[in-house]
Amino acid sequence: MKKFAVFSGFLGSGKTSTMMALTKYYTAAHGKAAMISNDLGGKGLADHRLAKLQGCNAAEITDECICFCHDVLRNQLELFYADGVELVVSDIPGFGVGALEHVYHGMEHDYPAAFEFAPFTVLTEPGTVQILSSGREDDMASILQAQLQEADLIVLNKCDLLSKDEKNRELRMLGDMFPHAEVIGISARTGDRLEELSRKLTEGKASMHHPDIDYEDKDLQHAMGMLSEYYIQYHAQVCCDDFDGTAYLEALAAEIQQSIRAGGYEIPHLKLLAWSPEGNYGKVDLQGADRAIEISHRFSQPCVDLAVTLNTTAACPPEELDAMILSAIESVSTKYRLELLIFKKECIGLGEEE
Ligand SMILES: Nc1nc2c(ncn2[C@@H]2O[C@H](COP(=O)(O)OP(=O)(O)OP(=O)(O)O)[C@@H](O)[C@H]2O)c(=O)[nH]1
Ligand SMILES: [Mg+2]
Repeated sequence: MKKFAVFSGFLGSGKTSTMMALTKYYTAAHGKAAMISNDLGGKGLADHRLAKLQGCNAAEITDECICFCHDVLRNQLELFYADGVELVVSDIPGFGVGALEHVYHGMEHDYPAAFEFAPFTVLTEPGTVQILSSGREDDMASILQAQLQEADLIVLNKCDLLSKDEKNRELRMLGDMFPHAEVIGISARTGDRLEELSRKLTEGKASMHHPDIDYEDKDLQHAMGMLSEYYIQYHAQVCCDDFDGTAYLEALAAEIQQSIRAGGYEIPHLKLLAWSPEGNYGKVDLQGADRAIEISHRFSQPCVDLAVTLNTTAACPPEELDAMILSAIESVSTKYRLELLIFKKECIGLGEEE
C-alpha cells in the first residue's frame, strides 16, 4: 500500500498533533506510518522538531508548499515507501485552501497512478461549527467554509474538551453543512478514535472531486493578505541552576500576546518550542490574542543550554510583528539572565508580492 493523505485545516486545529498521534498509533497497531511537516520557512521548524523529539517517523518539506513542488513531495514519499511505510500524512502551510486541486489532482496528473490518495482530510476543532452556523461573513468564516468544502473526511479534533452531547451536536451540524464529507470526532491528546481515523484513511479513497470554490473570493484574498509568517531560532545559554525553561516560554508567550493585543492584531497560533541537547524539551502554544496560554509540554528537568524555535502566523504587518517579537525575546531573556545567539530569522508577509 502506498497511501498518502493531506491534512488540511485551520491554524491550531491540531494537524501536527493528530499526525504525530496517528503515525505512532498506526505504527504500533498496524504497520509503518510516517508524517511530513510542510512549512514555508527554512529547515528545523517547531512542528518537525516536536515530531522528532516525540520519536515520530517524520520528515519536513520547507520553503515551499507541497502544492507547488511535486517532485520534492514525490521523492520524499518514495523514500518512505521504499522503507516499508504504508501510510504517509502531510499537512499544508497557511490555510491549505486549494490543496485538493494542487496536491491530489496535481500529483495524479504529474505521476499517474503512482500513489493511492486517502480521503482528503480537513481538521476542525470545537467552535468551528458555531462560527459557520452564526451567519458570519467575515475572513475567518470564508476560510473555514472553503477549507471544509474540499474535505472527503472532516475530523473534529479536541473532542476531549466536549461533553458527549456537545460532541454529537457538532458532528451532526458538520454533517448537515457538508453532506459530501464523512465526519468523525477524535482527540489527538487522549488518542480517542485513532483506530477509526486509521481505517478511514487506509480503507477509504479520495473522491477527487472539484469543489465549487471561488479562489478569487475577496474575503479569502483579504484574509490571506493580512497574514504574516514568522520563524526565529536562537540559542540560549543559561546562567544559573534555578532556570525554569517552561516558565521562560510562558513569559515570552505572554509578552508577545500583550503586544499583539495592544496593537489590535490577532495571532491564530504561536508555537514556542525549546529543547536541550539531551532531548529534554518544553512547548507552549498560544491560539489567539484573548485565549489562555497553553503549556503543551513541560521540561522534565533543569537545563543549562537551550535551543529555541518560535513560529507563528499572525494577522499583523510583518515589520511590526518582527519588532514585537524581537523586543519580547530581548526583555524576557534579560529577565531570565539568558545569553542569546540568534542564528536564523525569517518574516514573510503573505500579502506582499514575491
Ligand atoms: N485539548 C486538546 N488540545 C489539543 C488536541 N490536539 C491538539 N491540541 C492543542 O492544540 C494546539 C494546536 O495544535 P497543533 O497540532 O500544533 O495544531 P496545528 O493545526 O498543527 O497548528 P498549525 O501548525 O499552526 O497550523 C496545541 O496547543 C495542542 O496541544 C486535542 O486533541 N485536545
Ligand atoms: Mg502544525
